Amino acid sequence: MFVKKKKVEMAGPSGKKEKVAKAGPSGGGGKKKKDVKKETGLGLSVKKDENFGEWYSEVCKHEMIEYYDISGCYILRPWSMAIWEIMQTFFDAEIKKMKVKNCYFPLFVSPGVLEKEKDHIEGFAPEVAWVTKSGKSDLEVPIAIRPTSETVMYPYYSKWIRGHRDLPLKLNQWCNVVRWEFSNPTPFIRSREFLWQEGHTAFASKEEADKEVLEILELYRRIYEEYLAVPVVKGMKSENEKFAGGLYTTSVEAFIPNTGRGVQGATSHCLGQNFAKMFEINFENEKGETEMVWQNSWAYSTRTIGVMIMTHGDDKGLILPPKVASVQVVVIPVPYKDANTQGIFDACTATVAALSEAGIRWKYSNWEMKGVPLRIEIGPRDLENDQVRTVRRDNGVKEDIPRGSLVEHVKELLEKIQANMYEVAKQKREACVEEIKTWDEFIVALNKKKLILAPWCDEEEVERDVKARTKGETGAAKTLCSPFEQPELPEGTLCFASGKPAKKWTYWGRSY
Ligand code: 87F
Repeated sequence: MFVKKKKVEMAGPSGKKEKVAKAGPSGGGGKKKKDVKKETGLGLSVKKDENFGEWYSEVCKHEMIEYYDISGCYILRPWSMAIWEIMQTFFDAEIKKMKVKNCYFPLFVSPGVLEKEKDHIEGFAPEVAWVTKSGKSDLEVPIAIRPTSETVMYPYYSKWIRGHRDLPLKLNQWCNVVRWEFSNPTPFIRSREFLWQEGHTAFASKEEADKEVLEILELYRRIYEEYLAVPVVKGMKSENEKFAGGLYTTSVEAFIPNTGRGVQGATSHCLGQNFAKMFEINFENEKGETEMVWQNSWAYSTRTIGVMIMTHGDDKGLILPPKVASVQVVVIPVPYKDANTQGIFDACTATVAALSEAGIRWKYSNWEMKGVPLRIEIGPRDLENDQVRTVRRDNGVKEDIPRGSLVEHVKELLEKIQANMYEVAKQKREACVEEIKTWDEFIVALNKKKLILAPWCDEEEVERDVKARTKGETGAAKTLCSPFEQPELPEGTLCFASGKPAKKWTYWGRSY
């Protein structure tokens, strides 16, 4: 019944189908690039526009991740973990307002429950990792490692839900999952183990479930747009691309202009009653009749961080949006010969003290290479004028600000940086959007790495056909989502691919 559809070919960070060199502890097959480094005079050896794949991997290595000696696994270093924790603090507080409670279910799945759901798991089976030994002896029964927790949690939903008073049941867990991917591992974007939150909720009515799907999707939009300064489109997944075990899937979709690829940012599913049927999750309603629950599930993962890096980084390295930067300001003393060195250091100390008091996250060092949003320099001239020099990481703009109004100015600047990063990313994305009407226009736009908005008949067979017709070196095109905000669709508009009457506007493109 719930067979996962065959995946389209996957792409690495470069957007091309490529084999990522098996990484060793030394950092993964990278060649010496000192010469190029000298050439650019910057911290990175490659430019974002020239070799996106290399660029991405180099930027990630700038203390966000470390490659590990198991392919597809990465170490999240404090610099990236801090970003995850900031998003977690926001999201966790928001779902608690919605009365969602946190819990923790085991990492291991018994083959029995996995089997119970075998129709749904079938397509995913090759990605499930198994523990088969303890020490040298074989386990009597091998144990699976959770790739997601439906089969782990729902037997207990069945046990815990009896009557209408047990509903809604709203649980979330922050955890790791393992999916043994075979195609192009990419830090944050596609790894064999990743961190996520998975929410699993059960309701008495479809209306309540429908409402929650969109509330959660709005939180995902806010994570991307308000925190990571990455513009996303909210929309509905096609029948081909939805979670096969559910009723419908909504998502937030981002777009990476450099590779011309869409990337699914997070998903919020209405599962309908499919799992309730499978796991016998029933309740007695107010009239004493037995009914099945309506369920949702939703998740966002550490992929968010990869999308942020790809969106904002430049030839100098990372650029972190102030809201998620664990260090928002670096304070740098610029002493000259014969200058009042002590005075400069005192001014730096006073500056960081003022920032700390205002809750602004600062560091007293030269960390701007790692994407710190704002740099403050204090030299002899600044000391003389009782000012500091600010340098923005996003656009390089320098400004002298009086020390008397340091904190207000810095707060304002951080807000401006956050807003500007979002605006710039949005403009870049908008410049990639192309509305097309015909197959020929579609192919031209696809080759130009566009984010394609096309009128579509919404038929599964037609999407499969588009995939087949666009299959090539760089992977097939597919639907990303049908945006909730639909442009007007004039009467008589035809589907770009089938020529049948179009039902909706849908975003198409290659994707991660
Ligand atoms: C890989 C192996 C086994 C995705 C898998 O999106 C099973 C699966 O069920 C699998 N990869 N999925 C779909 C996950 C659906 C759903 N789970 C809860 C979510 C949100 C959180």
